[in-house]
Amino acid sequence: MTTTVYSHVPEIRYEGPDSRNPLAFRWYDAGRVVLGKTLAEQLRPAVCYWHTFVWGGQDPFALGGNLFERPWFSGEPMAAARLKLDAAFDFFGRLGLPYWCFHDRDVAPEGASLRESNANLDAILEVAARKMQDGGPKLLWGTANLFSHPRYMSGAATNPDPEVYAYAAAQVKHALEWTQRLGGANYVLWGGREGYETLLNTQLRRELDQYGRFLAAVVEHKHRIGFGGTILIEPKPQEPTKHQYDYDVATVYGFLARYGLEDEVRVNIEVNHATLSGHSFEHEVATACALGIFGSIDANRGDEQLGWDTDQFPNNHVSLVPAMLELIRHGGFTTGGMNFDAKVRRQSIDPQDQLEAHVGGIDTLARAYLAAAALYESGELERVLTERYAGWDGALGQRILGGATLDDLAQTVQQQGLDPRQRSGRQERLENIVNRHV
Ligand code: XLS
Ligand code: NI
Ligand code: NI
Repeated sequence: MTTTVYSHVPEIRYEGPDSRNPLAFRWYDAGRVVLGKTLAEQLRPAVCYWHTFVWGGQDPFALGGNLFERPWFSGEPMAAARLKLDAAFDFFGRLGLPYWCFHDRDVAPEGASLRESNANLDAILEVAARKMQDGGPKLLWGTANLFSHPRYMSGAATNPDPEVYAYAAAQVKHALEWTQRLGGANYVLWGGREGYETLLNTQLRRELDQYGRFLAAVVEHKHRIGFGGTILIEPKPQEPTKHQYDYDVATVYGFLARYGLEDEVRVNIEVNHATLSGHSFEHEVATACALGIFGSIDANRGDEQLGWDTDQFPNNHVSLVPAMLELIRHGGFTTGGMNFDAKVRRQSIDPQDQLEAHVGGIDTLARAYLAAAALYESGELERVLTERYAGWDGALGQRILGGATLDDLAQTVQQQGLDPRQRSGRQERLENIVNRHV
């Protein structure tokens, strides 16, 4: 292994809640068995390539180059991509999380033509495949970047120009085939540019049909090549476009149902996207579980005072307990996991800052999961729920769900003299129960 900017950091290990070592896990004890599986198997955490190895600390007010100094930010692009890959796998090894995720353009530079871009990607991912075999992490998901290049300015699948659609399709084909080759558990589509800036220049109905066809073509290709992973859409309400078509989980479900894809595609829910769409994160998880399209999670957080996708590392375990509880009630992940779609703040310029950020993030997820598991196992909330809905398991509830008509029910009320009385929802008692477990 070549020396990288991360090589001075020892392998990060679990030292328990009392440790003061900034490079040790306090809650993430990967092998600890909780609800029948290890924490690593329950959380399936992943490092994302883009924020950690590609972003250079720029913000919209910093014109020019990178704030962070990394050896792969300069030099011949393919040599730089190789340096970056070495550093990334060194980072993965020191952190020890089981998965990673990438966009095609994160790992290899765009070439002068599609053919050249594909060749660049092939060369770098051949090396990645070897590193994965030599004890590197597994691939949680791959994806294509259909939002950075100027050609995608007005959309990829939803572009008014079908040539752009075709280009995007070619890019997804290659990224999907590589995801399969690397044993990826999922393939993600985040439609950053699939939306509009103004309806004055947009035919919304047409764009939705284009997008529906694109997604169907991705699913067809998945089956043609025999990719066993899950296709995931990542909802987000806006940013970069003013309005994105994949606004939130419910909108995505409606879109999938309209194009007959609700059994083929699931969602990758990002914490900060959930809150930007005006929902809580747990609402989005619960909705996806209820509709049968829950897939995976992009773990991060926003800032209550800033209304954009700040992609900060999770650091408040209490806020994540309700969503973890929904995940547990659902039976956990199948192919999904928890990808740190998160970046350090731009003044955190040292390579080690990125490792410490991931340590805090994974500890936060682990602590939230442990609390939610204890809460679930105590049965206290689950008992309240069973009692609250008991009527629906009884004779009347079953008769209603079995198709009772309004006439039937009017008769029942009169014959049995029904006069139902309101009962307390006991919200504060339940909140106190949750607080006892966090
Ligand atoms: C951006 C998205 C992006 C996707 C992958 O807001 O979160 O990072 O996860 O394209
Ligand atoms: Ni994301
Ligand atoms: Ni995001």
